[in-house]
Amino acid sequence: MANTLGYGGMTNHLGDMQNSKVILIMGANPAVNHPVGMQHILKGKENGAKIISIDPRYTKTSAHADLFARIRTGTDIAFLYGMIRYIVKNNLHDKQYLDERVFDWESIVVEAEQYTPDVVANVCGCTAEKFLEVVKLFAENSPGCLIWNQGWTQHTIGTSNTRLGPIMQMFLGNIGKVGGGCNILRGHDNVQGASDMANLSDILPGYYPINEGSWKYYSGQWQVDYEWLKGRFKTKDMMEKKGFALSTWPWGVIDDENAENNAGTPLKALICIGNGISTITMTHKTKEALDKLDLVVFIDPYVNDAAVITDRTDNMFLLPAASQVESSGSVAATNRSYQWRSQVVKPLYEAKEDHDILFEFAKRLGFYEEFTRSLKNGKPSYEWPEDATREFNRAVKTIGLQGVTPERMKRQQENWALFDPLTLRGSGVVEGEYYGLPWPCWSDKHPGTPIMYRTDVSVMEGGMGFRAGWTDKGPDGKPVVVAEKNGQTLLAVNEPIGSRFKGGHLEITADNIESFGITLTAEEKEKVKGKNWKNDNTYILVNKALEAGLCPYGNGKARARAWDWADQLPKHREPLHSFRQDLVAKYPTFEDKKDHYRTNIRYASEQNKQNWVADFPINVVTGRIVEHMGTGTETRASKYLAELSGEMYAHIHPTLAKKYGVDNGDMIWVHGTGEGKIKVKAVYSYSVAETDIFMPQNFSGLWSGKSLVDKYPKGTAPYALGENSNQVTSYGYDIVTACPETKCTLVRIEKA
Ligand SMILES: Nc1nc2c(c(=O)[nH]1)N[C@H]1C(S)=C(S)[C@@H](COP(=O)(O)OP(=O)(O)OC[C@H]3O[C@@H](n4cnc5c(=O)[nH]c(N)nc54)[C@H](O)[C@@H]3O)O[C@H]1N2
Ligand SMILES: Nc1nc2c(c(=O)[nH]1)N[C@H]1C(S)=C(S)[C@@H](COP(=O)(O)OP(=O)(O)OC[C@H]3O[C@@H](n4cnc5c(=O)[nH]c(N)nc54)[C@H](O)[C@@H]3O)O[C@H]1N2
Ligand SMILES: [Mo]
Repeated sequence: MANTLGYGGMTNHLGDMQNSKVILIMGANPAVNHPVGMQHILKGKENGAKIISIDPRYTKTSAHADLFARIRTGTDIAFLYGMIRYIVKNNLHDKQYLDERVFDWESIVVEAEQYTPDVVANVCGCTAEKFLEVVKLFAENSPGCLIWNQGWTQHTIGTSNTRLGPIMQMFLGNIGKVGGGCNILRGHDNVQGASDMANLSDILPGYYPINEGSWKYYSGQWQVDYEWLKGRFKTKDMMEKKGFALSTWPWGVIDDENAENNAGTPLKALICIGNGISTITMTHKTKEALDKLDLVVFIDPYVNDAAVITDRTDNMFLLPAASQVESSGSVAATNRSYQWRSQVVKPLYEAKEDHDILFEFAKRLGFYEEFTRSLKNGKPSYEWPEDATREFNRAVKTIGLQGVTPERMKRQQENWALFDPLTLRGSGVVEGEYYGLPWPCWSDKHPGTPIMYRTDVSVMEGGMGFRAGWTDKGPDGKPVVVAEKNGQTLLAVNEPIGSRFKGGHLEITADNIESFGITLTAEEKEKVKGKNWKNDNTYILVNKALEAGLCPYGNGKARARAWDWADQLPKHREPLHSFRQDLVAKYPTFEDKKDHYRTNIRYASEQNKQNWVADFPINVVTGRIVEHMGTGTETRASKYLAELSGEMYAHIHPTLAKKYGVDNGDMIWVHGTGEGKIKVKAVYSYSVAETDIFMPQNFSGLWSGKSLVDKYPKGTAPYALGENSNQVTSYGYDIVTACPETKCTLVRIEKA
């Protein structure tokens, strides 16, 4: 999913959860979705940590918890503000930490004031007593770690959830601490690497913004002329404009009004590589878009679900991609660590590795030479995948990938046993390195950063403050980096231990470096003239900063107030299709947003279109099951997994089922607020609230009661087919990232 937050990933790492005294799991179900990560949580529990699960469902994770609180989907902000209010009122907050490291935390206290335990109970639908039990257990034990995942992101206010969670943790001084942190358990193998490398439409690799300066920096890195690069785009404006998101592209095909956001034309062709796309909300709209495009290409080891959903009969191609065991290279794990992967077998039959397919495209489109120039980096040919890794070692300075070299990763791969899982520290030949060289890994001498934002270790041991360099509108309207806002400093008070300079600082530049007591020779000065640490290819600025014990990106305060965001302070806003219509006036959604990832997105107009809950009275939670992955394209093609879980279903509380005369095992029709409807089996369950149904997101291949099995090329249909839950998930997208609001959907049901 498109993500403009950048710099994502866990602050700590999986083994570190064994050091926690309390683990709060909100909007994640690791027992099902991260069974290996769950081992560390259970070890933590054996060490005495209390486990809290807050979820609309009683999940397999909840079953392992000491405390479970059920809340209504989309209400975590009210819960978190309630926690902050309680923490401050009872003097459980770490005031010194807040003063030293957090900008404008006082405004959060003011905002939190309205969220009394009774208000939390009303908005979230849990009791005030249960809420108080949770906050006491969490705030009175230290260190505490916070885990979240898709239960927090798939909302119109998803980014506000992901801001307020860390803010709450800072009130307890839990960030930058062993056993603390925000541990966001990510989705796919290498999804962290995919965002680090910018498989996204709003950033360049390493989260460099898509502005002229960064494009010029990258044209240098890629060793191509900036003007040539610009010539690949229709205009300079388009070059610097966010593209469509995974979630918004269908509207760029089917809604003519979006052409003006896209240089005057609707989208005409789609290349889909390594993604399901039937997993986007409102699959019937995806189908409409697929039917309408001029050209559709899938690059996939399996028959992509979407190829079967569309009715098109021509100009659709499936290029067989090799699987991960047929390829090699670096992959990044959920905790920002990189690992080397070796090829197990050469690609079978006609399959090719993904990069080879992309290279073939580049050849036919006439830019292969430019595409591969920096891989060669002056040599006659390149070595794959090592030279690709070396390219990002050189280019991606922002998050510190300089030290993540193929040589170090390969040596770590050969010496796994020499690392301690609790600290990630290596010994013997890998002494002085942390496992996976988690970024930032500032140089080939730096060990990596297993726990971010620690000031109790030196920068050369993985210490750092928060990133400095927030921007504000300058006199000409363009963003400029500022060191203060509203009369308050944005710089931290203390440096990590071992620093030669005392007090916070902005990012290191050629202009300011000497003010930190660092001296450069005349020759060095000449080399870095006009540069800052993230575009200095000589690395002089980074290396000198490290020598002096300073973090190259500066040492600033975390922002509790984001003055350039839609909501400066996170705010509870009801979902577009709210189960609590009575709360919509008090907590309304955003105004409609034009040109959001090139699409005009409805917020208020959708929320106010009708009293949704009157016609669609059931709240839907979607999520995953342990036997299947993503679309289930791969796992439903496994006989064994299909045997374990072969059928799509809806979990329904017996009390709700009774209202509709539905028996356990009956088929029901589920109608979405869009045009979609699906026929699924009702399965009685106490895991869901009496107001909700739960449906897995892992099925496809049936379409509103009809089988699509005949549309698969012969011999390729998966063993297990099922209705796709996204045919009935509602319209709605996060205000910043455009992540679909699939966790807050309303439906109506009837017995089939
Ligand atoms: N077996 C298996 N493992 C997987 C995957 C898979 O498909 N199958 N997918 C992988 C991927 S891509 C990802 S991103 C991760 C996702 O991992 P998770 O985020 O753990 O997955 P989900 O099951 O989607 O949702 C987690 C929980 O959030 C709850 N929830 C829903 N809405 C809300 C809410 O508003 N507030 C709160 N507090 N909770 C809410 C749901 O009931 C669910 O229990 O899993 C990865 N692991
Ligand atoms: N209702 C609802 N919808 C959801 C969610 C939810 O919780 N609820 N969760 C959302 C989330 S977090 C995610 S990540 C998505 C699921 O994410 P998707 O990406 O849509 O699902 P996957 O099945 O993981 O899709 C991967 C595709 O890549 C192919 N593939 C596998 N390996 C390779 C490879 O090496 N190369 C290439 N080229 N292809 C490969 C697979 O065959 C498959 O077709 O679903 C989203 N949709
Ligand atoms: Mo995901």
